[in-house]
Amino acid sequence: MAVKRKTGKPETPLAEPIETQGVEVIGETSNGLSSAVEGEYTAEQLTVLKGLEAVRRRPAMYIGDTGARGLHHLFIEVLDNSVDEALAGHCDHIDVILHKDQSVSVIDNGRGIPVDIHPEEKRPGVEVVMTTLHAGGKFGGGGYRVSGGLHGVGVSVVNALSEWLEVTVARDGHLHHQRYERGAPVAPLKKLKPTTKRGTTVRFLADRQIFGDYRYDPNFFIKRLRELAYLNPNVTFTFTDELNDKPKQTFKFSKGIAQLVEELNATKDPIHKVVYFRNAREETEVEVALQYHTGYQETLLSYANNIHTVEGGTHLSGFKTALTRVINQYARKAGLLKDKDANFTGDDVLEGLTAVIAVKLLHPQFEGQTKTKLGNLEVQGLVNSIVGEAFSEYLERNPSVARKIIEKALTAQRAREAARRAAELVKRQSALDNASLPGKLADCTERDPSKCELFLVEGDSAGGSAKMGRDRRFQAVLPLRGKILNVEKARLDKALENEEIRALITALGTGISLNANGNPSSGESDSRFDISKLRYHRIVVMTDADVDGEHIRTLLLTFFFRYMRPLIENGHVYIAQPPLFRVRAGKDEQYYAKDEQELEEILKKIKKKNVQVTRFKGLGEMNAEDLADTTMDPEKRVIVQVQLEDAMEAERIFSVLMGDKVEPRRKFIEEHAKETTDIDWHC
Ligand code: 0RA
Repeated sequence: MAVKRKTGKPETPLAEPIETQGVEVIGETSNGLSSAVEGEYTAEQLTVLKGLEAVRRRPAMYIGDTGARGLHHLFIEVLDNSVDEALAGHCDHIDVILHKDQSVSVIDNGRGIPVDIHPEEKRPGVEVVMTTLHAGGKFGGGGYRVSGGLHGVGVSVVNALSEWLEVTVARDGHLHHQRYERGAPVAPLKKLKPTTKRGTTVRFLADRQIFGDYRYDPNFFIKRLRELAYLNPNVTFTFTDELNDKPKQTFKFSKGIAQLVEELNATKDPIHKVVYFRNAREETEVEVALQYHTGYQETLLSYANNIHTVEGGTHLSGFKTALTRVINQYARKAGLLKDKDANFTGDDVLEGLTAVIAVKLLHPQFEGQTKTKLGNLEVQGLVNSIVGEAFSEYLERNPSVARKIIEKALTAQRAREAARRAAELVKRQSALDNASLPGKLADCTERDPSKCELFLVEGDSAGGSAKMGRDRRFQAVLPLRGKILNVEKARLDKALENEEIRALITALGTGISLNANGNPSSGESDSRFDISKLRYHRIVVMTDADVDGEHIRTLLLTFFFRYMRPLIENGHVYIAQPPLFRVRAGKDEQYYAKDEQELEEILKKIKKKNVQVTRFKGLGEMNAEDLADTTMDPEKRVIVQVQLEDAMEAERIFSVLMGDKVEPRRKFIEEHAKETTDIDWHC
């Protein structure tokens, strides 16, 4: 059964500038702010203005923060409204423009926001949507309306936080236009020239009073639009970056998430064609694309109503349960698993799998720390049965692929057994006594982990300075020599033979997870990673500010991401920001600059003779005092907390650079040639 959808055929997109001539005013009531001057508030309008005023007073309550994240979230919110129109089947074209003045336009060819007078509010529907918190739903937009998390706060929040916002609606045979400033309409909705088109254009300028001086990151727009294009194969998305004078880009992937899986595996060696299936029951739609490759990492992306559910949830667990069951059943039936053999665990069947699970449902519940975990219990059984049926049918029809997948799972099962023994050994060693803490670790005296910090320092010489510059009461230092390991190429049991890695695990005290996704998930293997044993609540990665340093940092983040992910999820991992320059002026003035620009600013400011500038080629060239002042002393240093997204990006770059395929690596290095002049990529 297919999900019911209205089939209003989208017309040509509305993407041309609007002329504001021959206007007709719609709605008899006057607008919010100007009527305030005239003293004509109605009770409803007072409530409206109070609502938007609350948003301006405490923006973080509505959009998370007023930094780059919150700023970019405004765009997501406006875009989501148009995507909802597409989800409901009324729109197949969404254009985004980042303008020179850093205003943003989102243009769709949907039904257009209603412009007739709302019976209760006595104002045009579009004005109500733009000025009332959470008004969207009231209009029976219905369909797969997103709820929870930061998403779905409503376009009125964007309006409240914009210096100005202009909405243009093509509907009921005419163009309509209204402008708002800081959330309040500056004039009533105007009816403009006739048109046969339909659709909505929202253009807004984020308020500098709220966000300070900002600059949008075009890559953020591109990333989201690409993602949406995979998830909504019927919709064409375009992005025009006028701000940076870039030509229009079009995103359209007619094979949807199957194409996304292909893309994700472009740097891998797949062992069969992408498997895709889609089914719908009880008004919930389930789509899955999957492909095994010869490597052993698992890459699982899950979505609910176009939201990337980073923390997974019921759809993902339904998928994993079905996959494990079906593969075990097939393996038993085909005699590939004998009576005496243990069943495959979830981890065994996930090794070397790339899969995308996308569900669409009517009332999604988002849970978890970042509200990116799907909570609807009914979805678990539904995905389980849909995937179970479709995948077992696929295996029956493709016995040679089935055999390859099961052979992979058998290898994974054996390797995990070997890794378990290796991890046990490391654990037993470190459990013996504290004397077996790695010899290179300069530990701190404090025993309360919540007060303790561990600095992972590149190289012995920097390690020496760090040991001298630290506060030994609560700061420990572990110097790491050169390249630690390549988790992309070495299996875990091999990785555990690496001395640097063993020192790191022992120093941290947590043990290590045995599945390559770092998550405490299926099976008993996750019991190996125990965050309650963590000996330092702040782990600071301290590497040189050059490409080699960046490489080592990426190696470490990838390791944490794969085998100790809760460290990142719980905010224990930080990156030090050592400066590039030291400026000494006279006898007692000293400054540090993180880059050339900051150096110039400092030099301009001090305008003194007798200025001495030192460029640090690496941490090793900094003395203990420099290190303490800039990277270690909690009062003065700069460190940044690693977010899961950073780690995921690190992992992606890493898989391109360190994976087995040469071509993508060559391409990446060529594209980043400027940054990567003198690296030695053999590791
Ligand atoms: C409520 C009702 C209807 C359309 C919309 C909202 C709508 C909102 C946005 C926001 C951006 N683009 C949009 N497109 C449509 C239409 C109800 C109907 O025509 O039956």
